[in-house]
Amino acid sequence: MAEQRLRIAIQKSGRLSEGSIELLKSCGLTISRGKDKLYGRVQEMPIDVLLLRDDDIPEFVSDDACDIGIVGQNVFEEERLAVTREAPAREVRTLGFARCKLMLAAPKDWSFDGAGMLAGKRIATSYPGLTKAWLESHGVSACVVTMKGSVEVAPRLKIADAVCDIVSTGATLDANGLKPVATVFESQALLIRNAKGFSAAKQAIFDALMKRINGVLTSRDAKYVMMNAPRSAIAAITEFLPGAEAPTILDLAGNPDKVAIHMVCRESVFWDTLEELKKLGASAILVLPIEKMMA
Ligand code: PRT
Ligand code: ZN
Repeated sequence: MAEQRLRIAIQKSGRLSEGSIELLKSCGLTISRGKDKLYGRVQEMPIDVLLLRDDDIPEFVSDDACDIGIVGQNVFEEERLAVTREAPAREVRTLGFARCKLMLAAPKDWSFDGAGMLAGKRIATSYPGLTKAWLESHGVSACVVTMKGSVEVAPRLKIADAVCDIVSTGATLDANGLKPVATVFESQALLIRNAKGFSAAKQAIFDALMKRINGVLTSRDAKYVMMNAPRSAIAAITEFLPGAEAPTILDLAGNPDKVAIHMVCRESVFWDTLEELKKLGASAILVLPIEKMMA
């Protein structure tokens, strides 16, 4: 029987590509790309990579052409609202990159004072499903005009009064005389999977890959923190550190009142955090990155 390989769909080129390839790399996977650049083969695990336009990914994953895929939550949710499928792809987990917001934006000279201002207006967007859902939930009736691209120029061309578009830095809106007025949807990269279930062999590959992905994502912000502190401050320090797990406490030679504390913190440790630790009596504080972690 032919070897079973898990097929993953990622964006060929665009804002999700680098993060997707980087994530696979961090999982110890290298992709050798075929000549046509649409297909890649992972060497370390039985995984094939398909490089597609992001809009095609939910459909490919729903239709069994791929087993899993990485797509923006905005695209996944819009497709879920717009297309009825027998077994739509399912969310597995968010991946922490390609963060952006779908926002309503209006000309800078509007003095916007709430959703009601959009009543009866024309709103241009590439995300009619998400936009209509937001308007409905705010009890506003407006005319949603669907555009495939260049949404931000619609008000200048008098095609629409306002827009609902993806915003990252806000520079594009600003350059087109628009200002964001409300957030419709917050998005980041999302791992999705086929809903129909995998064969035992594919499930085993999927489980092994997920173990690595979960490990990479938990260790991304995690730090190993070491410090010396008065024995009496152990409880306060453990409670204060963000996402800290049970610490290791070690005796310090020749100093019965002080101990060394070692622990893993699952959230970012900032300079402010170190200042606070000092106030709690800590000294000789070291913060080390964690390369890999597996539960
Ligand atoms: O060719 P293909 O169809 O695969 O790619 P695409 O052009 O449709 O998508 P792409 O690569 O632009 O975006 C892929 C995904 O990245 C989106 O679906 C989002 O989930 C996410 N993402 C993150 C963004 C942005 N940031 C982003 N800034 N998608 C689009 N933009 C665009 C936005 O549409 C606007 O034109 O960037 C402009 C705004 O950027 P700022 O920084 O000026 O606010
Ligand atoms: Zn696209």
